[in-house]
Amino acid sequence: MGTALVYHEDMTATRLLWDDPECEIECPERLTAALDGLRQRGLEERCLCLSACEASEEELGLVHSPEYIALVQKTQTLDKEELHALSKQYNAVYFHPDTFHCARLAAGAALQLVDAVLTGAVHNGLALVRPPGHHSQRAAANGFCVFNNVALAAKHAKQKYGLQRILIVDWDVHHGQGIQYIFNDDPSVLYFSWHRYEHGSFWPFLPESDADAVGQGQGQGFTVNLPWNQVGMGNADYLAAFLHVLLPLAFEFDPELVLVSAGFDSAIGDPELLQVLAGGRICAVLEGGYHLESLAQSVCMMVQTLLGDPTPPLLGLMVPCQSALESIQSVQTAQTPYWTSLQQNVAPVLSSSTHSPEERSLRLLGESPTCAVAEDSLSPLLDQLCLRPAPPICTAVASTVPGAALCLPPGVLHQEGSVLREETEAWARLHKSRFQDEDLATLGKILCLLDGIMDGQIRNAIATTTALATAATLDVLIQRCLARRAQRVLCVALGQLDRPLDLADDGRILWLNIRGKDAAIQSMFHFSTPLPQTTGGFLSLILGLVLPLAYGFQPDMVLMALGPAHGLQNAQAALLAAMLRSPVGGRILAVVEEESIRLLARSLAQALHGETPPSLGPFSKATPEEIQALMFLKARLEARWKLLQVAAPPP
Ligand code: Q9C
Ligand code: ZN
Repeated sequence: MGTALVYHEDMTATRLLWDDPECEIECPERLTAALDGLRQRGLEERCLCLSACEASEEELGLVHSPEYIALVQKTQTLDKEELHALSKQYNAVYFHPDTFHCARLAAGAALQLVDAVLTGAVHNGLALVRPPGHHSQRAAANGFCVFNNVALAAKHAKQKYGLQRILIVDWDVHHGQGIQYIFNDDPSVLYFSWHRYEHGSFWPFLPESDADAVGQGQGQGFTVNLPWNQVGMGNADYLAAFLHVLLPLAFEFDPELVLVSAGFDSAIGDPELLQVLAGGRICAVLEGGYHLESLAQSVCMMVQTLLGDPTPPLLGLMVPCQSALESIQSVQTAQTPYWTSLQQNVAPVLSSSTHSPEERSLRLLGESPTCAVAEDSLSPLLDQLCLRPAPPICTAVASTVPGAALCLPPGVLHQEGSVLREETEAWARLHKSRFQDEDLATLGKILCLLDGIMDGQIRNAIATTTALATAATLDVLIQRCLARRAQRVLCVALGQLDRPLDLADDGRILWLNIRGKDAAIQSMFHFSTPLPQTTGGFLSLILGLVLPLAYGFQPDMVLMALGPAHGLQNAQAALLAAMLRSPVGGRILAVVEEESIRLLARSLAQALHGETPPSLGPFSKATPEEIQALMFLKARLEARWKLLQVAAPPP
């Protein structure tokens, strides 16, 4: 089980035969650059490579009219003048004698990828194709797109595998109006697109690309458009959209398959946040992306993430801009009638200051003019992002419970090494009353695990402790992180774990305790909230509070502690661990009191290892008390943690 890469060299054949500045960017080098990048970084050989085959006429007919298919077929025999004349009948399209062959390969590649994932040959994959597809319609080519590869993939998954819920995430910079039209009244396909819109003045200039287009008839609420009205949207804006719009809807929708219209003409893609959906069944299909170097880097990042490597932490000030918040609010307003997860999201309206995108990029990049700096700084930034040496050991375990009792997945290493006995004793002496002699051997191993993670030898780890020693162990781990000059440590502590008395409140430790009945705030860095009992409440806690804080804090280490009476179910613990990986580049040490480890170990280890967590079960609406506790915290924390914001201050 791994990642498929579907490709065929013939897809480099189609190219522009006349002068047209609009169309020349859709060139064969796009595919060769992407593939070269994958080869140079040794990523191609980590994938299951499949050679694309042409989609059949019947398969094309799942989306396109027979007349349109026949028309495209006929272009094989046209001369240059005839091709040029036909091209002009469409918006931003060119035909070449090889277009029909390439477009059938592109569609076929998307279908093969769906087959590979749905038959279980692989977990996920990427189809590297041209021409792209998401603008193409039942009987029209549009925006470089001839056949709608992703729409065909969705129809194929419905028809051949009987799927009932498919999520399409379209992160190309342009609105995929073609996909929207094809599934406009179809509730089995949730189409989500964010795109540059600028109030309608960006191509394709359509009113139906705005947030108030929600689908029709049975399909109402299954088209979700998030239009960006200013340029320069960055990590914080995309994160806010992911956490406050896409993921709540996606969890509620509970897709069986996720298709990604992966255009890299917008930004570097981050499928990691999607991997917790649909049992990890993600099929990504290339759409746009015209800056060759950026395209190659983005494709590499995407494949690396599909392969399960942790994503690098995101850079930049984690403050969504005013315009992004307005867009997010407009889509929430349009979609709230259709989605329970948004209805419980009663956002407090705030007055705190936000930044314009321009202001923010200046802060990020220095004082020189934004565009020039952005262009110059792109390459080193991308290089840095792609330098991700994977630690030799993926997930390690140090346990007070015999290893055989834990049913750990293959590939998890048992930690035998330990720090020096004197060192362990010195740390334990600080908490003399709470460590028994028999705890010391375990503590030594746990400290060794922590060192391994901080030194880049181990990606992440699980440690068990006796119930009595959990709090003291967590305390020692925090102190050791600081002693080893961690800049920021995020502690997510569940259950009866009191805040260490001497815990510094200087911004280096973010302490969140999930326990008890009421939310409480000691400072902007220390607070607690109850564990919700509904799935809706739990998801709101994770997506609406924990992840915005984690991304905003930008920790270099996460300590996740499950103490006595933590109350987490298997699937909840796994989801929390899986989602906490992304803001910290995978560096998590999970400490679990031994009473519950037998139940949790396997799925926790799988989640840390990069596998998809089990389902939380059917969606249940958060209770008013759960919402109230979250709102209480969010309203007070928003001043410091801007990713919590879901609403823009009134103009
Ligand atoms: N002057 C894709 O990215 N050009 N298609 C618009 C208007 C057409 C984009 C420029 C862009 C088509 C798949
Ligand atoms: Zn595009």
